[in-house]
Amino acid sequence: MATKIDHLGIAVKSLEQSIPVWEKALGVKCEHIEEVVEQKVKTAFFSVGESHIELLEPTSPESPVAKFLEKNGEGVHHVAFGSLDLVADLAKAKADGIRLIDETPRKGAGGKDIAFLHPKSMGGVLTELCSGGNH
Ligand code: CMX
Repeated sequence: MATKIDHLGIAVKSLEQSIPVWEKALGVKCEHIEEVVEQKVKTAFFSVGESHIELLEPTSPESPVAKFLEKNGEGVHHVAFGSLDLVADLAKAKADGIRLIDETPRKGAGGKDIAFLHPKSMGGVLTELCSGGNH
């Protein structure tokens, strides 16, 4: 069962250019910048209440975020929901006929366990389930 909206992932061309825009607009500070090598992205996190904004800059033309930017330009890339039991929630989603991108959880930014559900099963929204981690 999803517990909260954990974060919104937003595809940007440049963290350097986008971070000050989001800081000024929301009155919050960027708390954490981290490269997720496996996903070929550099991420920047801001807390907004108990949820977060994750800016995503591709580090390679093969990054899923580079592909997204090429097709759509900058914008909301995914919605991530908190999960108390990621393995059970993935199994339930699969049993309910939802197409999984990740059959098993893997490590994402901030030490979180993450798994993606395919946008074609989710009304066009790339959906992430995540648990644990330090922010
Ligand atoms: N939101 C909604 N739809 C999306 C999408 C997104 N972020 N990314 C792709 N799609 C849609 C495309 O528009 C396309 O639709 P049409 O066939 O109707 O044109 C379809 O999905 C296939 O897209 P594609 O461009 O051919 O891309 P791929 O199939 O190669 O990959 C996806 C799409 C979602 C499977 C892939 O991006 C993926 O595995 N994503 C999960 C991992 C990820 O996004 N990592 C980056 C963030 C990591 C992090 O937060 O740490």
